[in-house]
Amino acid sequence: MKQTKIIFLLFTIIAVKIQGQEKEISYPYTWTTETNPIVKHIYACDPSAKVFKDGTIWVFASHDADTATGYWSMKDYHTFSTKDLKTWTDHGVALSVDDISWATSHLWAPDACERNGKYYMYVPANHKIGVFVSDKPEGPYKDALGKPLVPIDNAIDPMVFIDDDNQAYLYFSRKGEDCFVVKLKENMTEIDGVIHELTNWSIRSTIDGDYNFVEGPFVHKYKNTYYMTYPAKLYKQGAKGNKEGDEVICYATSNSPMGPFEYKGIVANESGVHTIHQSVIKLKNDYYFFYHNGALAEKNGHSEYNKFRRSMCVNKLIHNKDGSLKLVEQKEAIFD
Ligand code: FUB
Repeated sequence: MKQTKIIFLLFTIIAVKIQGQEKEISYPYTWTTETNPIVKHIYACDPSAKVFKDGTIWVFASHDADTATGYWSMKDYHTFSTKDLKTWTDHGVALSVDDISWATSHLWAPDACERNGKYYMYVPANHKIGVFVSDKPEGPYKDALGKPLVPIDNAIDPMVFIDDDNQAYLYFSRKGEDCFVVKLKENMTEIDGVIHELTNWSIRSTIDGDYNFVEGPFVHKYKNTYYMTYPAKLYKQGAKGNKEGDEVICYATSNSPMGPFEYKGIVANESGVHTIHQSVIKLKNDYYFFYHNGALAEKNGHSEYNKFRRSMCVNKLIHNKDGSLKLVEQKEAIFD
């Protein structure tokens, strides 16, 4: 009887692995690539890339399960590092839902930063935002407060931006509606002052056919201008030849990190997976735009669930001479 149970258990594990196309990987896991999607061994999505002080690029990413049929099954985050966007290391799980006492699922788009020798991850779980701390960029990260940091429900997609004067700002979205910013104290685990709403008319209803702010604000600074890129959905059927519900990346600019931000245009078209989520880094003299698509799921032969099995990509971001952003060419070759 015992033997039958063991055989049954083994068979179940093997079946799950084949169905989910999981591979046995031991971490840290290193590979080289010059083609998108960057990560081909798991579905890594919502890539939030940052360049830390020693010049290493770290990407903090959500993780779609191999068998995902919705966004609720996202249960951990991986960290990835590279110096040149060619040789990559996946450091494995940096933070799991098991380490968050106040959440059970929905580990959505994270971000992170480096401050005073420590590393801070800002994470939305069950639509609440918490802060997690580690001595190493790859983690493991521990809950700094034991409760959410942001006192707003339905808050998702946190992003931390540290300005040249060292003031830190936390941006986030309230699902599908509004964008907010609040200063963070030097300790990075307390908000400092009033939470400001940034969703003015300009980014709520744009001149490109009613693309409205949805989520995922990400701020970078270029020549003293603050650029906020953000996923926005088309609400008006057929405007500019796009389909209702398409999510693209728009951008708005400001001369202050506290806004107001003024809508400027679309920087990336939809990527075929219902959501798109972006981040921007500067590497040497070039800027790069991270996002996700469904290319890996397509290659793996999945079908209607590809939009829940996303894979991270990167291509160049060009600032035009007049300060506008060129539409990102979403292509397989990372470098031209
Ligand atoms: O990955 C789950 C959610 O989908 C993220 O929080 C959003 O930005 C979108 O990518």
